[in-house]
Amino acid sequence: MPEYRLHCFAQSGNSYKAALMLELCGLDWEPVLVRYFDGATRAAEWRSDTNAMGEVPVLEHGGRKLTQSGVILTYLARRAGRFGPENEDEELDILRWMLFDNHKFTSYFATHRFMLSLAGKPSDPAVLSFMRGRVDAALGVVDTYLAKHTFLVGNRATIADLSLAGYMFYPNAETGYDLSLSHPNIHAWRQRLVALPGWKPPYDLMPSALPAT
Ligand SMILES: N[C@@H](CCC(=O)N[C@@H](CS)C(=O)NCC(=O)O)C(=O)O
Repeated sequence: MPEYRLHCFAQSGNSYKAALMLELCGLDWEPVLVRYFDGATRAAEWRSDTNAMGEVPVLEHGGRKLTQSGVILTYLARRAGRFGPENEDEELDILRWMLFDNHKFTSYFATHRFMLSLAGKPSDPAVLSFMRGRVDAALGVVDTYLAKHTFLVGNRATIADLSLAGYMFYPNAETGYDLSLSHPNIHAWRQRLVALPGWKPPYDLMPSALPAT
């Protein structure tokens, strides 16, 4: 059995953050499909045995079950000695970006995408429009920052970049954004991540939790 097992599904950008890190570090890992759209993460058994928070990703390693993508990225950076901080200032800066990501960047972008294309029913236009405003604000912060920075922390890719990039590689039809037109600095940063050896998009790294169309 592979050393690392990632409970995940391809539509989950939070899972993609961990899957991409495992892949870029060349670690011995396998994805374990979580049937999210069938309610797997809401089952009492999942919550008691796997993650009390009812979320993916969950990383199994050496008897541990780690949850929260930021924790998983931090753990893997320490284990692999890659994409982590080089000093305390960088450590705090990475934490700062990952908290911003979890609260605003990934959070609003993923929720907007879910409502737009994955919920399986039409969303209230007023709620969707509110969410899009929040997404635009968060994207704007990052696009402005990346106008003057190659990566989020230091001048190399770190787990801060992998965290914020979690939802940046899904098709425009899913996200409702063509970032190459709307946010050119995010797009250029995205291309720098694609150039990392071993980079793969989410649907190539994890199994889908939806039936093939
Ligand atoms: N902050 C968490 C967010 C994880 C999360 O929201 N995962 C979604 C899938 S992408 C989930 O499992 N949601 C289940 C639910 O909210 O019921 C992380 O970074 O791991």
